[in-house]
Amino acid sequence: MADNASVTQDDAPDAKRMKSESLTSECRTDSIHSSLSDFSSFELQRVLNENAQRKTVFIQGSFKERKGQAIVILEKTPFDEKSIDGILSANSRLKRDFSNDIYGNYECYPEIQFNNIKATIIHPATEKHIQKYESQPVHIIDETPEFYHTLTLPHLQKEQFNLQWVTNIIEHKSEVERIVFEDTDPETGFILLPDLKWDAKQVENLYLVAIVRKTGISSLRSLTGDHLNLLKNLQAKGIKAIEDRYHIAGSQLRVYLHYQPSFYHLHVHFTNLQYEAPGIYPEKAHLLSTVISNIELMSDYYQKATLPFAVKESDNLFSVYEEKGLVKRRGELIYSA
Ligand code: M7G
Repeated sequence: MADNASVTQDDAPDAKRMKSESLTSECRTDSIHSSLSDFSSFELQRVLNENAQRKTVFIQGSFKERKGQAIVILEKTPFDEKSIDGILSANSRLKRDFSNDIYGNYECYPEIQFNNIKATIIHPATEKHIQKYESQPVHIIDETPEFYHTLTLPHLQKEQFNLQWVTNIIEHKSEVERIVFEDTDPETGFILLPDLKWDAKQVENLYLVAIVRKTGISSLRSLTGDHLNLLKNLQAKGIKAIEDRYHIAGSQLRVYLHYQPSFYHLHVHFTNLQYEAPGIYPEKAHLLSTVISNIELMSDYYQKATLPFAVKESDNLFSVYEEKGLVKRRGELIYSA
């Protein structure tokens, strides 16, 4: 049974018939993003997570006189070669920490334009957003086709992130000026644009996302031989567009899909190979070239394969597998000497 289980477009979790956690907002007139210019109305609740290596902090809070939770993600961005001259100038103040022989440590205070922090704000944020960013023990679960059909898919049909932002991009209602490349073919077309995670200021951390036009292809699990033209088209034209715009060779790009993704509308990640982007590890990232090759070898490969995925203990999907005794919380393991 397990090996023959197949995923068709009919059982793919379709956004239209899914109960979604977020509010639907085609064009929010009440959006906080239409008026926000500083953090004076922000009330900090707690730090959800911080990552010294990525120089990122995830904060939960709220905005005064606004309903709902907010998440603020602050990230110190990489240096851009073009800004080095501006930093190493008379306008940057230096405060010496200490010196020892030929060695000295200073605090450097460059001018404001060289000092920005990338801030991503999600408002109103759902409990699912809070779970996504919260620091939590992570587990890897091996999802057989049978587990996909009996556990993962029913869970996704009850609960997943709203896809309104995807619809807005496809329908040219948001981020139109950010589009790097668009192929309008209804079967093989896609839109390539900078990812939410990238400020598009420097190519060192280049990160774009290609969103396919066709709806109903929810994830890697849904891909079959029928999608080869789409995947090859997206690979060739996406790489060419990035080479033309950002002058990074295709051989220096990491092009991959996530499993499980956060958003169940097919999309592909394009990142600079030299950048350790979040989610590039083998428990989550599947190189597009490998995906194409697997499907060429066996058109229903992704319906037959066991696909591992990483999941946080706070994720309701973890509880679904836990209830079946397929995974245990960290604290429940009993060690014997
Ligand atoms: P995923 O694998 O579903 O999620 O990828 P994850 O990588 O967050 O686990 C979805 C991708 O879409 C991520 O890289 C997001 O950063 C990106 N993304 C999400 N949103 C809400 C937006 C958005 O509004 N605009 C753009 N340009 N990218 C987004």
